[in-house]
Amino acid sequence: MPTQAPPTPAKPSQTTAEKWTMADLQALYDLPFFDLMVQAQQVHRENFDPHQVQHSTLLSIKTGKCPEDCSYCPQSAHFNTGLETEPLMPMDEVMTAAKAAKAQGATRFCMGAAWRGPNQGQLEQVKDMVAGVKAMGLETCVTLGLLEDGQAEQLKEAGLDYYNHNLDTSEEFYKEIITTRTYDDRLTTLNKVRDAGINVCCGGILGLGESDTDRLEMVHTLANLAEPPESVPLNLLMPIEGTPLADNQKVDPFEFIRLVAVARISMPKSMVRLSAGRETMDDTWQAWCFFAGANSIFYGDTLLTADNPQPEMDKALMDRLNITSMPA
Ligand code: SAM
Ligand code: DTB
Ligand code: SF4
Repeated sequence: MPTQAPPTPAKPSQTTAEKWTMADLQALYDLPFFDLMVQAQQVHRENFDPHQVQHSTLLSIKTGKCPEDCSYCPQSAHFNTGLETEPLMPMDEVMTAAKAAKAQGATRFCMGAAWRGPNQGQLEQVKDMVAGVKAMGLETCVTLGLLEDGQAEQLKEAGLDYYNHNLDTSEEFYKEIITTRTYDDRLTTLNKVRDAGINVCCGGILGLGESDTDRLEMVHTLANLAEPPESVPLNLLMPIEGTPLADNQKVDPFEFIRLVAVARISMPKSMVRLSAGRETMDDTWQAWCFFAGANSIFYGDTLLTADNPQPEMDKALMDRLNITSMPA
């Protein structure tokens, strides 16, 4: 029997003000697996070189003792995870780490601080770090929690390219995972970042105990923002001893891959980052994520506090998949 032509890529809904309805996203998610993969790869190729993956390196510049109670997080002061806490890192150590990341081939350097949000004194120090990293020729990203009015503008002025602030899950399920802030708080900060002219990096986690609908609701919110995020990190829960989610059920790899594909199709111009949890995915799982449209990774042996694949392992995987590092 002749092979069928690949299905025509889905188009955003034409009938409502929404760019993508839940029904559109659900229909994509429910496609036969290979049809969804072909469609996602087709959209991917229309927008990106499918043989390139962008490399970002993370550094935790302030570790642990976070006042927020995110149930997944090793850095929350609400849980005893045995994490070694660290105050704000001195500037010279940040510069040394950024230099090493650049030498390893990263094009973006992301600095994360376990705060509810920065005060002005802390922001001043982060601004110096941003300016220093930017001067090295790296793209800059920070993730500092909730921002007050005017703070995003200051970061932009210092040379910030991206601000990471995840919605993590659906609005409804969010309350089950975090009680110390609301979904609306997150959206307010995302608006401040967007209004200041900083690129938005916003995604979520799979494996919190959410339903398929929660996962699609999250993509629905992201894809229907006035401008979708430039970067969409998709994390697989790394179960951390001491957190309430330590014994959560594992995510089915094909469900994860399907969600990557739905994100790619509904946000065709965004970078989709295969983020935390690659350490527990095998090479085949990761390869399917790249085929489904993921085109960015965190690169370097540590994320913020948790393990990430060794750079040598990632280099070998990229070689085996004929993937090169995307220039900035
Ligand atoms: N404190 C800042 C905030 O919450 O925006 C930034 C750092 S926070 C660690 C950034 C993201 O890391 C979270 O939104 C979540 O998606 C992800 N993350 C944290 N712990 C994780 C875990 N155990 N497994 C997978 N992803 C995790
Ligand atoms: C994102 O979505 N994932 C990164 C980054 N943005 C800041 C962080 C992952 C953290 C994993 C747990 C840890 O290393 O502590
Ligand atoms: Fe704090 Fe961010 Fe961890 Fe939540 S995810 S506890 S805000 S560091």
